[in-house]
Parts: sequence; C-alpha cells; structure tokens
Amino acid sequence: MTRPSLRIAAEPYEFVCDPSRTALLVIDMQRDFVEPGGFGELLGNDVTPLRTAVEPTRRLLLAFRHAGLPVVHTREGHYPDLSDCPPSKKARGRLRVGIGDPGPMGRVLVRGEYGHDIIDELRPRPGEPVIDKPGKGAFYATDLARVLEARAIRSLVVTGVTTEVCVHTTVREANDRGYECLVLEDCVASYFPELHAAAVAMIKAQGGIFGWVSTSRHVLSALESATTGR
Ligand code: C5J
Repeated sequence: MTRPSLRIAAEPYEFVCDPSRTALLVIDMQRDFVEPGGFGELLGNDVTPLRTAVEPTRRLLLAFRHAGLPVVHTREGHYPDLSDCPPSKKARGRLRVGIGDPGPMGRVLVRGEYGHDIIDELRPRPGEPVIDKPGKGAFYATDLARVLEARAIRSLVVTGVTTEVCVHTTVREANDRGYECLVLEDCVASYFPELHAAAVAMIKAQGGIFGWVSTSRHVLSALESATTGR
C-alpha cells in the first residue's frame, strides 16, 4: 500500500516527502558529548544546551518507530589503535585530554568505551543501524550511503549534535548526494547558542540552500495526521 505524502510546515517552505522513503537520522547523541561529566564538559563546555534536544528527539524516535519508519543512529569515534584517526585530528586543539586518552567516561571517542556510546534515553533498538564514523560527516568513510540506498531513502529528518559541526557537515554531504534534509531546530543543539542559530539560518537561507528547517512538533503532527488519516 502506498502511503500519502507527509506535508510538514517548515522554512523556507513546506517540506513534502514520501514517508516510505524517509528516515530519521540521529547524529552523535553520545554520552561524551551530551552528558554532564563527559568529554564535552571536560573541555570546558556547558552541556545544558545539548540536553534540551534529548526529550524532543526521544518523542520523535518513538513516533518514527510507531509509524514503522526507519531510524539511523551515528556515533563519532575511532578504532582503539586510532588507525582511522588522522594525526591532524588527534593533534588539533593541543588538548590535555584528547582523542584516545583516558577521559572521564573511558578513552575519549574510542569505539567500545562507555562515553562513546549513545545516551540511554535514545538507545538504538535492535535492528536500527548504528553508523560508526571517524569524521564529522556521517557519509565519509562509512556505510551510510549503502544503508540508505538499501531502504530506498531519499529524505532525511535530521537531529543530533552539534548543530554547526557534525550535523552541518552531514547535511552538506547529504545535500551533495541528492538527499532532501529537514533539520529540526529543537532536536539539534550546540554548546554555543550563537553558532547553533547561525548554522540553522545557513541551512534555510537562499531558498533552502542545504535543506529545510522545522521543529519536532510539526513532524509529530504530520505523522499523526498520516496515521489517523485526519
Ligand atoms: C564534535 C560532533 N563537535 N558530533 N562532534 O566534535 O559535532
């Protein structure tokens, strides 16, 4: 059975997508970025702005699962021997504690460590792909394109952290690959509210140069209408 299009109030104009070709992308909602006491906080960041994205994203996740629509999670991190971490990335910032070093939640941004994993509130369900990525963009050196192609996905509802870094890089990569991206401004977040605002503005500028911007409320209401037929 073909499903009716989802019509979602958005900027710069309504976002219309085929739900059977739409996935929710949850980017890097990892303990080390989002939780108090993690690597992000160790770097001197206030994690409070990132926490605001958790509850709306959790509601959205439940709605996508309820509607039987695909969900894909990503995690930024590296092999324990750091063979996939460019020396430039390790050296950047001249950090006292950086990638691969023992941090408050295990070795920083190393796969398999407690801090590298996704927060409990948004824990992936069995069967939901989790894309481990060594870079900021979720397409670079990962299977994401193949995972999306296998499900015939063309539209991405984008959530996660941080707005101006991994979210933006991924949306730009997706845009160049022909995906339609809808970024939910209450479900993405940054340690720096001014960078969050600028990054969101850039996506919808110039007629939606990288995609569309909306909020979880509008997506939930479109999913509700699609489910109930009202
Ligand atoms: C950063 C990310 N900010 N997930 N990673 O280093 O945005």
